[in-house]
Amino acid sequence: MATAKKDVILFYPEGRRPGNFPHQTGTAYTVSLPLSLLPLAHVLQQRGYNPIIVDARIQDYRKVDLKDALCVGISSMSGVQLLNALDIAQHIRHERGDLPIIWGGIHPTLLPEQTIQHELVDIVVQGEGEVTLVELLSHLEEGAGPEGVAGVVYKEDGKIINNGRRGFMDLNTLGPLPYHLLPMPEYKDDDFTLNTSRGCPHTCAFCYNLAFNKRRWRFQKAELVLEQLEAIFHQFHPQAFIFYEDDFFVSKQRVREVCQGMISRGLTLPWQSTCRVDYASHYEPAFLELMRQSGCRRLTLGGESGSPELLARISKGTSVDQMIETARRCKTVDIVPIFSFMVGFPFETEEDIQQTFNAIDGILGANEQAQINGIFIYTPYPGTPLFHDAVANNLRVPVTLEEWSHFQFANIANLPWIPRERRSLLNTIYRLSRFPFYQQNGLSYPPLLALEGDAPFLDTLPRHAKRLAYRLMQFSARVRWQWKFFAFPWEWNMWTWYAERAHIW
Ligand code: B12
Ligand code: SF4
Repeated sequence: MATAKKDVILFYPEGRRPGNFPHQTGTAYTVSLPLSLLPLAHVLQQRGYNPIIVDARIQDYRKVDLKDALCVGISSMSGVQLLNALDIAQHIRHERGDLPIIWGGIHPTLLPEQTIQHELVDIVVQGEGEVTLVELLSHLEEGAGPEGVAGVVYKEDGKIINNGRRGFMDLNTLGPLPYHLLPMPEYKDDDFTLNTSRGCPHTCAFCYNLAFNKRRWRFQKAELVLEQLEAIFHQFHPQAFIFYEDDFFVSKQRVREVCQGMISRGLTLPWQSTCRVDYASHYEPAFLELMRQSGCRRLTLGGESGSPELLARISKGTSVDQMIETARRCKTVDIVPIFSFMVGFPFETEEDIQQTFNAIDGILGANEQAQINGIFIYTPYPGTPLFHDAVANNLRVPVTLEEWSHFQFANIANLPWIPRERRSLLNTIYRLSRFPFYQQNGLSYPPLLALEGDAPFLDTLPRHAKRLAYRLMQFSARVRWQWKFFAFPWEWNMWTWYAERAHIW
């Protein structure tokens, strides 16, 4: 237990490139809550520390008072968030060179030994941070080092010491989360995001889960979920709930209890979460009806590919029939299924891509309300089984945090195995698919309209000109998709040129 309240400052870095930050541009940019840091702050408070969360997407990290800090923590995914994480670490080092800088989150966990080598990283916390962080802090308070603390990686006399991963915590010990530590009115999103389970038992070879969560699904009991929903409902009056987690539906019984509880407690706001098609395609009408009654309006589903061979290669454990059946069943209860696909896998053939197109047409044929969130270009993330295939196929592997910070999501340049003639095709279908090409009112991606204040040149256009440009691109997307004609993609090349400069994906 801490004797005096010491500040522990936790930073959530911006995920966009410098120059596009809302507090610099005055953009009406909505960000979701920093869910990675809230549970850490919760346990720190319980142990008598004074956690301070700095969400650098909406707050200026340079203005934070470091005077009474015991240490700082920085969270990061792979990619551009690391660039901003490094900026924060540089600032801390400059202002208070004596403060230990602790890194945690997805990227440091997947590559702990590479991460610790950076001079701006003193300690890496691997995996779930709650228990490890409090134990580490009690060591630091006593003036001791991180020796013996399970879950950490650190440097000693130029050597890297990895204390190994720690077991997972009981999520039922968490909550209510300390939302008061955040500038809640600044989160302009009316949808309230929360996390009620962690991990996933499945084995998809492109996903961080195997390495990070080791197939272990942990969850909060329905009663605790409902208590949180109720508190959020009355305190923040949200318009909707989004369950941001790997696999919300692992326990159907838990979902049933949550849905029943939402109905009986009058918490029936619209809600959405991610689901798998092998689950949803087997849900009986009564269960789907219960979900709908409790507020479920959308399910996001990883279709990934329309090729059975490829689905097997990536260990997805699902089929195209299940995708179509899911679309069909969702239609009966008016839940919108939103599918995502990928192209660009190391072993993908033209035939596989064609099968993905067919699967999408099959889904949209079964349910005209179904949405395609995108046909994304596969991104090889570190620590995933498929990463080895990518390396074997000449992926240029970043070896420093700086290099990882330039590793972009859905970027054709990451995929050296794609033959030159196919690059344009994949890029075009990726860009095109992000414009809702069958629906008039796409749920996910009106980029020309939404990114006001973010994109050079387009900002200066009046809104009706942007709307017209958007409609033209949408028209092109529809026509090209209908004829599966992706040659001479001059308009999509122009859009790609622009989107890359405006950092739109
Ligand atoms: C919500 C979410 C988002 C939100 C943003 C995050 C937010 N507002 O909090 C949005 C929608 C913006 C988003 C965007 C993206 N995301 Co995202 N996202 C998620 C998701 C679904 C949940 C994250 C979360 O809150 N988890 C719950 C918390 C409790 O877990 P946690 O973050 O791991 O935190 C724990 C530990 O990591 C650790 N920890 C974390 N930080 C720190 C810091 C310190 C100091 C310490 C000690 C410990 C510690 O302790 C925490 C508590 O135990 C995850 C999948 C998942 N389930 O994690 C993907 C995930 C993180 N996203 C991913 C990706 C790829 C992206 C995108 C690139 C594209 C995309 N597919 O959406 C963009 C990138 C945006 C950017 N450049 O910043 C990947 C990351 C892969 C990687 N190698 O980094 C994930 C893992 C999805 C996946 N299955 O591949 N994402
Ligand atoms: S992609 Fe989804 S289902 Fe597959 S392992 Fe990751 S979280 Fe689980």
